[in-house]
Amino acid sequence: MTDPANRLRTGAQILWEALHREGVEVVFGYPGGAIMPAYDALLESPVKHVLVRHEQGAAHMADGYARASGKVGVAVATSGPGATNLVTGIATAMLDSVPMVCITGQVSSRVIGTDAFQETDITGVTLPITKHNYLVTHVDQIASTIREAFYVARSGRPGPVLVDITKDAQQAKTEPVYSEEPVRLRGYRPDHRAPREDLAKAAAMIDAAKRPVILAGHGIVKAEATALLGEFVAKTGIPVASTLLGLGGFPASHELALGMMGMHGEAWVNKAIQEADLLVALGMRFDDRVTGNLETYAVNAKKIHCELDPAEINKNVRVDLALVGDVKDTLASLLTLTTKTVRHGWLDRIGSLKGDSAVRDIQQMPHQDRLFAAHVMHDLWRITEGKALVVSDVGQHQMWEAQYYKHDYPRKLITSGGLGTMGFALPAAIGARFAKPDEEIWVVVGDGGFQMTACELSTAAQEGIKLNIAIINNGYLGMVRQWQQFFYDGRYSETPLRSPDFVKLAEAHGLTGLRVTKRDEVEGAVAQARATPGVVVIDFRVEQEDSVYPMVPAGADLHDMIRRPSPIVETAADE
Ligand SMILES: Cc1ncc(C[n+]2csc(CCOP(=O)(O)OP(=O)(O)O)c2C)c(N)n1
Repeated sequence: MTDPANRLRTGAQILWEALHREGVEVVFGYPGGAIMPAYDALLESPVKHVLVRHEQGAAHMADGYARASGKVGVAVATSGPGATNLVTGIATAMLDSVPMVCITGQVSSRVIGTDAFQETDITGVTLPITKHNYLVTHVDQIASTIREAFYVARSGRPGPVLVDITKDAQQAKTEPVYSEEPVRLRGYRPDHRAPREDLAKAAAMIDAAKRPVILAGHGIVKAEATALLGEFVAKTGIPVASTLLGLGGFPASHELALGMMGMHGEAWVNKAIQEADLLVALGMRFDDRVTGNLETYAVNAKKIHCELDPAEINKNVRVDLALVGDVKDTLASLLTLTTKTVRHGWLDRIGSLKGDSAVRDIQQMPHQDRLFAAHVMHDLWRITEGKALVVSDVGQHQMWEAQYYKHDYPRKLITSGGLGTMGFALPAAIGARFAKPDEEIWVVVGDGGFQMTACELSTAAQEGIKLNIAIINNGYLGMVRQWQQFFYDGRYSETPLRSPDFVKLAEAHGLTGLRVTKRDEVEGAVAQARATPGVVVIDFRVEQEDSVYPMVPAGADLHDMIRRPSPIVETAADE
């Protein structure tokens, strides 16, 4: 019999043991007063800690780790400013349904509510941007709360969960109890299954449709439903349009892959959606960036919405049939219920919608030694054979990446879709590196977004990890500049951007920096980056005032696109 006193553990020790039991191998964090007991106990834990330079980086790293691995990512911060610095990262994960657990230290329970040093009501602050959050004030609650937090984060529609633990709860001792029972929470039903009769109705609608389009979203990737979607498409012959976060959920090289839909989607994809008589939405949420004006959105189409979260049904677009459940289960059922179909007429029509898109493509235009971002993306795709994991930031470069890096595989594109968080890419890529130690990873980032979290270069250097960073440097906050060009009479208000010498910045961190100014230098630089250990930063000096085409102006009809001017003929009908 062990002496009961020997079985006592501090809350801090219990925290790490509970994380370890959840399978956590790595956490991303930053210490401070209210979380110091946990950091002290960390020294005896097998869990690896990555010291970030700013807590926003910790949240994005946990997010990138989660997206790359499919597991729950973990970020740790102290109370007050440490916790509030996590907020942007938590909101980013919330909008993209990323499973994440954030652990924050809180002031001692007896001073809560007194405006104690570094006290912030972080559960209050994060209430609208977490799937759930907890304030833990007693040591006995720690093990069970961590277990519950992981369950909530990963079950149903995933999302971020915050656990705020007071300093006294971390310091107090108790005899820990680690439950092995499945977690059950009153009022929380994450698992849904579409009723058999609705599945049959959907199959009949699919069989009867003449001009159907599948809208494939992030849910396909999250549910690991790529293979099933492939089988479903092979059987039903329905072409697939993807959301930004759905890219890779269906191979871009497939003959029935249409490409990306929405604001910067291909013109023929949006036109096909507008001409469709049936939309089969799979794990997507009809975000305003993909629908444009709701009044005129796919008015001729019946809509089937396959979605895990009932709250999404009829939120933006009124649908004819909702199949609430795991998209993988839904697809498996639909696969057995639908009939083998070939749709030559509809595919020919979509082919004709492509019209002169090819000649409007920047790839087809003479570049006369100018370096376009699209060239960089195209070359990167070609050289890496489309197999790299790309972590893109937010702005024009993000859209060019989506258009020109053709994703054939799931979980190979990580980007902030819903919140559009600049500064996401570098830290998210660091997180992804811990999930995928052997994959080729490229960060694609603008000169603006890079400067938001460039401090994490230091984290990458300290960890000695391999990353390639392509800065698409156009000297502007490019996407905002583009909007100013199109919609504000070209009045460039606060978008020209001065940057440090990125090559020297890399070198100052003991990393490798390269600069590329011409297209024929791209290949050599990419090859050098791939062959060089550690972090390589490439400063791609691209065309400064190029724009992303096509573009559906915010709130405009989906078919009402601004197109890249055609070098051959400009037809009014296309504008
Ligand atoms: C944190 C944050 N602040 C502001 C914005 C608004 N915003 C969207 S794109 C963009 C410009 C991005 O510039 P850059 O990083 O240089 O990339 P580019 O568009 O030039 O490729 C801005 C300011 C944002 N998305 N995120």
